[in-house]
Amino acid sequence: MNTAVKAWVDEVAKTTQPDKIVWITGSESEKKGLENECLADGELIALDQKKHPGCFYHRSARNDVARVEHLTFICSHKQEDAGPTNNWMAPQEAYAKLGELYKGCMRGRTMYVIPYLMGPENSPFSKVGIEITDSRYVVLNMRIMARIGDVAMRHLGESGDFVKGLHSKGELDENKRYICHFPEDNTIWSFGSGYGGNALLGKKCFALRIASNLGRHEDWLAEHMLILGLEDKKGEVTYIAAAFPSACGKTNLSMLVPPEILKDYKVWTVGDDIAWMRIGKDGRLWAVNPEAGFFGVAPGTSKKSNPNALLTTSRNTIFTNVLLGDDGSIWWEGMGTEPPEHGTDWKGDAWTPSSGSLGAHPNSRFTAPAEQCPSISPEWQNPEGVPISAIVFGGRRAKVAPLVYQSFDWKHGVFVGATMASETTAAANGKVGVVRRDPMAMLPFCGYNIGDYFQHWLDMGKKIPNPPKIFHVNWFRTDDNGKFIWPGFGNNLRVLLWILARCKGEVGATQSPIGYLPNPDDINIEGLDGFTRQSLIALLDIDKESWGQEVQEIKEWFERIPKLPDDLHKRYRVLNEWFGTPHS
Ligand code: SAT
Ligand code: MN
Repeated sequence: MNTAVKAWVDEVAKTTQPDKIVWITGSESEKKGLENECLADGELIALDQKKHPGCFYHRSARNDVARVEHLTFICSHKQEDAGPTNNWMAPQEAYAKLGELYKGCMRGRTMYVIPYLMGPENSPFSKVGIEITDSRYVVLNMRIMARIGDVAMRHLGESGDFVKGLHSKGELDENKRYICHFPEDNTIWSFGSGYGGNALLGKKCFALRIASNLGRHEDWLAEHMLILGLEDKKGEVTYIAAAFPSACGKTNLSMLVPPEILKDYKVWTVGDDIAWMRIGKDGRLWAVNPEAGFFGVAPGTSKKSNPNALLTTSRNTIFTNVLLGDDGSIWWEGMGTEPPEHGTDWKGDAWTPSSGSLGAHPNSRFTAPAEQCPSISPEWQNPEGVPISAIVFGGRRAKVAPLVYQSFDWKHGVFVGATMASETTAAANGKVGVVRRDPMAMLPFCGYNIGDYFQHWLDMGKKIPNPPKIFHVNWFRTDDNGKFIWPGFGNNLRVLLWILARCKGEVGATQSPIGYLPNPDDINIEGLDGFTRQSLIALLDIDKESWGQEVQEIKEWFERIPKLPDDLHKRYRVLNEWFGTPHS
């Protein structure tokens, strides 16, 4: 037994006072036992095991369905180290405040100790966390999302180098809910929520907020990015990492199925949410997916939008807050199938198709093992990762941002990432559909000062001998009737192919003030119903007036960041000369 882990577990148990402590090994029989306990007390409901083998339903508390950004804190000694985009609490204050809440909070409950490994086995990228939790649902989800149990303890050995994550669901009271990160202590304290991003501590808390701090000091990047491999007709695979905010289609893009006309290509899924990237011996940037499963948004997942996700979730999957049919089926809005005639909605109320209310919560989720994905890359567990040729940034923008463009160079790419914006989604509590700056899709996940983070990106550019090319995409532009112009989903491959061709130096581009734009003939739109060359030209248009407004918003955004690197400010000034009003 690792003495550092043992000492910490003893200390936590003294405070939280569980009835029992269970060390999670990751075995099958342990899983069965936990499932049975959950079934007995209603924490899980079994789906029809013939149609959905190994699948379960979970309904969360009504007030606990998404990340809570306003209750998420970075607790560094200096407030400046949390920066202008994070909530900050002094470490002593956070330890004291949550320490009170943890006192005796596990009385009458079992405390589970989950050792977990983020990253493939035997990989120099991989890191160990230990999560202590009083939630069986969390254990069962962590089991899918990370490599848990003995494999992690083996990796750790006698070392004390692990992230300490303490989680208690408390009473699920949102007035006593805190998600606190102590980057200087490699520690996470989460209280009062059972929801994914708040409670599965390996994911956003460790793999992004804590890991971004580690990467800053160890010369690597922890990013909110999917990783995919794009195989061309010759069988050559090029890897792309892409950052989009939560619930903007990362899972769909990572599992893309080519349209019929491009069926000679193939997309391989390496990861759908998080990328850890290091400089390889060959001077390229190499990425691993630190996770082992997908915690994907259910609504909108259909045969058309993401057939591979449906196949991935056909067994051994936990569905949270979707609609539960009386026949042990599941359904959600945008599934593309008929809903059951009668069921129970995410709130636990009786539901029929004529209820006039949502059956599934907009942020309802599936938790499914990555290895079940039909498009999973043969390289997804490669300890060295995969070499990244292109980084793609993208947001949900009804206007302004064109379908795709390429940055001039790494530095400009950092500017493009730093200024990206997106409409908010149901993945976090708060208003939906409001445009906000979400730099590199990391606004809620960067665990330190965003100005330092931008500087880290710029510094990395100087250290990578052969850096990926950086692009920006926007699938979400709408017409005057509010309808999406671009067909999206599988057809996004058409844009990826332009990116691929640019990486290989096979096509030219037009220089514009915001970056290199495709020549319309270089994006294949063959076979797209009702989408014409004119539509494409409209999607590539840079509207001077809206970009004038955009530049103004970028100015206001940058004014919020006292530590903004000069290089980024320079890029702003160039853009302002093109689009800004004089003297602004
Ligand atoms: O934060 S979660 O991991 O629950 C999902 C997301 O918002 O990206
Ligand atoms: Mn995410």
